[in-house]
Amino acid sequence: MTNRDDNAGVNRRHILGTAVVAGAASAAAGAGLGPFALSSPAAAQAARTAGPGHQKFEVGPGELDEYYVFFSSGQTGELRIIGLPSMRELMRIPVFNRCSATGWGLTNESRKIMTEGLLPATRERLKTRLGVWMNGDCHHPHMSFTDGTYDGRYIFINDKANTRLARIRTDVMKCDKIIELPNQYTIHGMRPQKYPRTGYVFCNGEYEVPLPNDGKVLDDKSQYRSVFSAVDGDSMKIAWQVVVDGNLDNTDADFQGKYAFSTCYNSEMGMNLADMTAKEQDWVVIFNLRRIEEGVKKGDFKEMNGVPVLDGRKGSPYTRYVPVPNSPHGINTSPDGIHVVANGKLSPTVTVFDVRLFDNLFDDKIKPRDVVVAEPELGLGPLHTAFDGRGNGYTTLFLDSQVVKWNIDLAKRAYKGEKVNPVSQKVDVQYQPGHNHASMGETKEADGRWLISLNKFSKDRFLNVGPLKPENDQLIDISGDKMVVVHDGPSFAEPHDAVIVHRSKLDGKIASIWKRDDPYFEDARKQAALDKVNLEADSTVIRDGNKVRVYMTSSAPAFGLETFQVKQGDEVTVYITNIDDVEDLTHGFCIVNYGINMEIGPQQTSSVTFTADAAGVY
Ligand code: RUQ
Repeated sequence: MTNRDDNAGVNRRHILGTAVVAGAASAAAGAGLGPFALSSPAAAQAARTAGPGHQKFEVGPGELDEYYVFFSSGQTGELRIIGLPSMRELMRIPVFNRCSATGWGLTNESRKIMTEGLLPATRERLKTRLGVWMNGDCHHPHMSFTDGTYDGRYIFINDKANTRLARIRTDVMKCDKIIELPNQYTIHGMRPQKYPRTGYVFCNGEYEVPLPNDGKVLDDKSQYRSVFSAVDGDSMKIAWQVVVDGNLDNTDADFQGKYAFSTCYNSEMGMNLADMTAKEQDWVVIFNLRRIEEGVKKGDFKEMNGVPVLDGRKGSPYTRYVPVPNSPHGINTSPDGIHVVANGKLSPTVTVFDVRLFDNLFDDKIKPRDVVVAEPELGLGPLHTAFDGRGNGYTTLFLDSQVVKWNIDLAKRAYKGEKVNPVSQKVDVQYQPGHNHASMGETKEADGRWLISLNKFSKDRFLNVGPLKPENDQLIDISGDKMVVVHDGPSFAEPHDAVIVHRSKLDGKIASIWKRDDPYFEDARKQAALDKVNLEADSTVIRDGNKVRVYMTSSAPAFGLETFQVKQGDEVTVYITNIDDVEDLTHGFCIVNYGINMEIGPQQTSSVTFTADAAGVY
């Protein structure tokens, strides 16, 4: 199906880093540029030096990286920050996990964030297993957008396992909101609205369940539904939900602020793998945002768990279903603002849509398949596509273990019958790539410099560390005509996806010292005011029945109190305020044999509550 002659008889390890060319056509740089395309940045030219690729990819001691990469972490439940091109891991931001280093999941501030946005029923269930946090499965990290590009405000990340959406404040790089979505099972695909701003965060509910899922319906599959949600990224409240046919997989939005679209498998409405994958064709569902908002205004919905739920099944004014080959997976909007690529997964093709045709589709002037402008065959297991802003797509081929570079304009010409090959190169990656991401590649400022391939398996790429191997994230230089793999980076289970953000989007926006009026520790400030305690100056113990509040300043290496005494059985809350205002002078507070440890950054207040259940000296 795909041209693999180029690899015949060659050991995969030996061809790493060499340019493997499939097909005769070379990608026409600049072809297919739309209104959003940028010219090649001067910085990219300046950075080019001799080496395996075109650009300098080594970052010396003391040198700073040019890009932030925000990695999800799959089952680890955290967000990770990596520098690019060095691929050095810089920070881990706990979100759905417990973190022993920072006290995430232990401090009152973090416990509030982790629990207040859960559905009431979930909070009840957590009480019976107190201190045991749900696992998380972080798939998709994305920065908030304004006018089609990153605005440096927030990173959103989804928990597929427990249907939660989290938001990370980029000014302090801490999670400040977690919500659980009602009426849907899992959040799989997740993307912020690109234009005019975020705005909505779109969340795909992948699995169908009976709606409502209260145990009354078990086997009647005609009552199973999957749900698409729009969350307001500012308030972190659910704006609306739409019920659809089939199982939603991934999602993306346009650059015009009119549509969101999701890949959808299981057009069969089957209940097992064989049924679900029986048909050769599934679909992409297109959501008309204006019509949905009007439908909410008109009251054309059912309210379920406080959320307006609209019916977007086939025949609805709110959606259109475009047939695409078998079980499409990733869906990616090109930085040209025009083309949208659905990746075939079980089909060796990707399907290219032109978003300018969607208005006509919703007005029933054209048929669903008329919005398709290309469907190139790229190789086995196409999952996700990234873009360079020069009219080329870079698609991961899971089964072929390759990234394929292809040209959108050539694919459109081939679709019209011209004898051209849109594929210009295939490069081997090690092994089984899922997502890939290009620098600024999901924004209108795609700069075509770097691509990361997130590979699910590392196999023989690193020293053996036991049956659980690290994964392998590979850095690929895409600034030239040919892709060149320049770096292997091991990562702990299991990053899944990443976005590459130029540092200029965050320079000057990230604090080194907390502000005393930060909402993160607002509750501590309120309690201190009630207790007439000045957090920055006073160190004192307040007894309130069997509740004891201990206030302490900390100024390295001393705490404001040398000792404090409480009675066995007291419920004790310790508030520590780090009064140092020196960059990187984070303090820690630990009580030995009480399982308590937390981080207090410069000018931060952190608090922890525990029962003094064991008498003694600690
Ligand atoms: S989508 S399988 Cu990121 Cu490839 Cu979750």
